[in-house]
Amino acid sequence: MEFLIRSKRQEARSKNHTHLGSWLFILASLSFAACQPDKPKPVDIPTPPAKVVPTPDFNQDSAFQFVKKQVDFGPRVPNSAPHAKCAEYLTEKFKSYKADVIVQQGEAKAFDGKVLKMKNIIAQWQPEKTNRIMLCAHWDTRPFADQDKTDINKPIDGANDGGSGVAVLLEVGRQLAALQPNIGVDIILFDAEDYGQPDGGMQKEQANSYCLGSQYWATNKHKQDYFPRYAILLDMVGAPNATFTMEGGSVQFAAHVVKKVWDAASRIGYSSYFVYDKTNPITDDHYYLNTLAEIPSIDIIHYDPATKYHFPAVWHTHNDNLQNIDPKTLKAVGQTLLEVVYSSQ
Ligand code: AHN
Ligand code: ZN
Repeated sequence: MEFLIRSKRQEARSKNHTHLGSWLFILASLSFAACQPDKPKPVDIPTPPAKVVPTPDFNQDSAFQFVKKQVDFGPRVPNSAPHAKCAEYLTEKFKSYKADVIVQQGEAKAFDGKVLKMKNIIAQWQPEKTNRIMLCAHWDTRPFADQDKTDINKPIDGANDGGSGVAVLLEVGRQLAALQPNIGVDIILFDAEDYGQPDGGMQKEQANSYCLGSQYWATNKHKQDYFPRYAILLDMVGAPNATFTMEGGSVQFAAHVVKKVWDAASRIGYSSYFVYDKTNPITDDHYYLNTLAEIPSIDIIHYDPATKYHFPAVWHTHNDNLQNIDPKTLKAVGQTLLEVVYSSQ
């Protein structure tokens, strides 16, 4: 009933104020009633509860095709032709999904002295809403294969490291175009995440040589006072049987978001992917969102207990290719994100 009242009002507005006269009359009678000492005071009409929007189905085959499309451009290394073409593709794709798109251009000096031309790609749905959440991933790929045994100076495909997170977010964007949730959503694709110094990237200055696009964005936001409720970063979300643990930095800065996401995953049957184990913090784009941009941010990142750095086995090797992407993992992550987004009020 309350809902009816609201939608009727909206209708009236869209009908070019044809009923303005009758509304004025009602208003006048209400204020008259309010002046009568013995009459009950009119009560405020409570705001209607937000409508229930069903969670769409995340299409894993569509997401897989988005990984393939990116890989087909070639390695998306900053300053290269495939990088430029892929930026154009991602921008147009989000526009076709009815987003307001901003391409933020910047420059950063890499650890080897090269000046990288960067593009952070920002897609906004329902930008008028202040109640919003941010989803992100890096879209560039690593210029070398320093964890491989051969061809270590050649760039990698980055199907998982770069391709997978973007693919999931493209499919989320495709769903946002079809049905708007109650909340505003921004998808931000960061550039120049993976141009970091090889080996020993665990030391602070070396770690800071990664994530150049997000560091740039965090200190030059596309909108002043942009404070979404929280941000969710995806990194390496496409390997078969991937496990996502509760990364220490995410727990430190945004424990409530970690809980929200892991609980959503378990609710819809993906607790074999989203494991309730806390693991060591890592330096990734979310670190700069937390510390520089002051947005509570988490990282959904593949944790492999069996490898040296606890990244997936193919990490920064030439085996990070399409053959090592499983649509089922993309589905687990993408459906979980949609569950979070569409259950938000
Ligand atoms: C470091 O290696 C310092 N952090 C991991 C960030 C990363 C690289 N994610 C994907 N590739
Ligand atoms: Zn990487």
